[in-house]
Amino acid sequence: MAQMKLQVSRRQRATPYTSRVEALGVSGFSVVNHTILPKGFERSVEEDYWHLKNHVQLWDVGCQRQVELRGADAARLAQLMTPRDLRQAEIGQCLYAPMIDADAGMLNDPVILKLAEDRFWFSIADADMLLWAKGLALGMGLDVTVDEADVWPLAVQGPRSDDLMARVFGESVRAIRFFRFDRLELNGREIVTARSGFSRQGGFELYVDGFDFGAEVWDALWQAGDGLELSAGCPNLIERIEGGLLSYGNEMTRDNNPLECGLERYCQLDGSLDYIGMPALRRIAERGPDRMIRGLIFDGDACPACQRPWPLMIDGTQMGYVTSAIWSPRFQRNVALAMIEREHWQHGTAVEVHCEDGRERGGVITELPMEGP
Ligand code: THG
Repeated sequence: MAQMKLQVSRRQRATPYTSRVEALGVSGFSVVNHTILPKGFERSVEEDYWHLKNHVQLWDVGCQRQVELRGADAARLAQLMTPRDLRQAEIGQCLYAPMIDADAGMLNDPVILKLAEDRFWFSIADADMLLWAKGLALGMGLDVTVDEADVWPLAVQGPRSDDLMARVFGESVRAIRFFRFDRLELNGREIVTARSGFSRQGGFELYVDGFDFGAEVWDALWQAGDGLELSAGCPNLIERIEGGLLSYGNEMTRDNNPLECGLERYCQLDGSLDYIGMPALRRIAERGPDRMIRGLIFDGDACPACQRPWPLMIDGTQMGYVTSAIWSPRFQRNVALAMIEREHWQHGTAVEVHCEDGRERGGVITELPMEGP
């Protein structure tokens, strides 16, 4: 699996930035939402991690596709698809939100952008929400148009993000608040730009409207990078695990509910809000989740990539599984995200990790984001 070579056709869509990341030495791609996502560059994951924590990077996250809802029933459909309460949401707000089915199984965990009272973008993780939304709209006879927008997110991440963005768009970008968006302008075209992104190092996401505009936006940012040690980057597995950022399909699937994913704060559970899966989710909330996503720090030399769940053992019995893992150069230990049974999910619990290289390593359950070993 690790060395598998994927054959590419038109079904694995390129982004407007693909030619740029290729010119900058991208070393490989993953496929998310049928769209290619850079997974690394010439530097190692560790070097990329330190660079992201100290400087600024441009990420081709065009795979974060936008499912657009617009029309009289757009807000109704948006609310049906998530337990997050959207009633008080403001135009200009981004909302991280679980999407669930009638059994409260996780379908996705998008960032929702409220563009207008009757217009939303669901910036989705790797599952086909366009089909779910279209099916609901048709089946329920809703007055809403559901499309995949021709919008290609580009992320600017790292502590020098504000400095880079200010050079291109002016000082006002510094005033954009976390999980809010503004409309910036470049060469006469508008770009919805949020302070957000799939790292904990700060930064922005530019929702570039129009494939034809993408390379121009990338180049404007790239050319403004003098003296900032700007480089191309991508979501970093070490930083993501330490930061407790979940990845749909890795940490959770439809077999998980949002409570066990630690997303309770994004769930309205008082029964006053009508969304798909509400009764099922309330039943789960009443008895409490059976397991929970936690951090895990474990011993031994650098672990292999986690390509299937690794059993977490306590006294010879499986009590959970690792979903993502990697060596942390900061902690000088392996770090992981893991799903663990309720009786054992307290911080400090000792476990044994059965890695897919056949080795067993001792570890301890930790808080998220991780503070240290
Ligand atoms: N940005 C955008 N779309 C995305 C992602 C993204 N779609 C797919 C995937 N990433 C969705 N997953 C996440 C997970 C966590 C966060 C964002 C997207 C995140 N969470 C913050 C937190 O957990 O503290 C803030 C949540 C909040 O306050 O609402 O940033 O990265 N466009």
